[in-house]
Amino acid sequence: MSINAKRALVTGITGQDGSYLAEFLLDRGYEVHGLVRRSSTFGTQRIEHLYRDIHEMERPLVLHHGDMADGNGLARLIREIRPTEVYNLAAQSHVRVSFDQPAYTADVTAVGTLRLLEAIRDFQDAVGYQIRFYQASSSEMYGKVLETPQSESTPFYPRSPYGVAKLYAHWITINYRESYGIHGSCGILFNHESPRRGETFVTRKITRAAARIKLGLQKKLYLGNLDAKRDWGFAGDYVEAMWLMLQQDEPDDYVISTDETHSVREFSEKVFGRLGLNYSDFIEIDPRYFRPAEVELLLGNSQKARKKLAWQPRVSFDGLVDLMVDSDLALARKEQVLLAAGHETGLPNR
Ligand code: NAP
Ligand code: F7E
Repeated sequence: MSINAKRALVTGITGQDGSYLAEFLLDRGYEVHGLVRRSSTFGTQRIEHLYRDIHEMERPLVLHHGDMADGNGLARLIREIRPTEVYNLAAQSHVRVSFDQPAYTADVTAVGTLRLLEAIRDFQDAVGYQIRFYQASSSEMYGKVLETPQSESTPFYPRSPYGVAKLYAHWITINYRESYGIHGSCGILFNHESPRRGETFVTRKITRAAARIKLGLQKKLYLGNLDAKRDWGFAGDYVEAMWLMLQQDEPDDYVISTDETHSVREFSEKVFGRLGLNYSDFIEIDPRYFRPAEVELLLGNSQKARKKLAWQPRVSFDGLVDLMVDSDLALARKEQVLLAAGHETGLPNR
């Protein structure tokens, strides 16, 4: 394989962002390699459409088994693939779950990043060409915010094992940049959502449930803290920012956000309202969804990315609600048809 070819390795390719990023890179002529962990069932639904198109593509999408917990495997993959860019999106990414599985979250989300950086460092030392590295940092690192809005210079105060793990990964990327000249950039991404968002994150949980309630497939929606505020953007817009960071001559860290904040209550009101329903008739509070320590307010200041990367989000808050509601309504209709035909839908009991 030639060093001049554009060849990307994406960890977390089966996740929300990984699927949008793979599409984005394939469209730009990259050969895309994805890290997929072994599971007893297929977990590749979000990238199946890319796989189906594979024979029409000039450059392929190649999936490799691997795990962020397995440093030797990561090193072997880097040697085999010889990527020009690595996007590290793999993580135990659920904040609530990180309170139940703190050590696992630290191993995969924090130390996993170190394992990947070590693999890149060893490869660069041996082969002598530079791999550009993207680290998926998170607004969760601001946690109990010390300044509003939050920018690259705002001090961090993480409030969950996930936030703490992401902070380690963030700083180890900066440390490898400063110590070993790794071209590593961190995108401090605020919440971003889409029809491909995991169903246990709050936006998708709301759009999925509202659509099912509208069609009579579900009666109630149980949520936790409705007053939490988030800066929610569209995932498809945010993967472009990841790529732009790696096209810069100098590595750096950037906040990526819409610079608007909305509460969970407001999101619910919009979603149910768009379906002609009143959210307060259907939502009930279940304390199981409260977190031991909460992040009450996130609001980004993405001026640096807008100036230096010429990046800006295209999808508005209302546009995001529309995208997600339309998609989940279509999904609920399919489910209704299957149920009418006497099939099980296989929906998780949430
Ligand atoms: P996601 O949908 O939860 O995807 C996470 C990905 O990581 C999945 O592909 C998952 O594989 C993979 N993964 C988990 N554990 C792994 C392991 N031990 N080894 C290898 N792969 C593993 O997350 P996302 O929303 O796309 O987010 C992408 C990244 O950005 C994550 O690092 C997340 O923490 C970070 N981030 C997300 C947001 C956001 O709002 N979405 C904001 C800031 C930062 P499976 O499919 O097998 O589970
Ligand atoms: O919660 C509240 C919850 O789980 C948002 C991840 O992608 O973004 C995400 O983390 C808010 C919180 O996202 C429910 O308490 C109320 O205040 O959708 P979420 P998150 O925790 O902000 C960051 C940037 C990441 O990096 C993460 O990887 O909504 N909330 N009721 C609820 N949240 C959930 N999940 N479920 C509820 O029933």
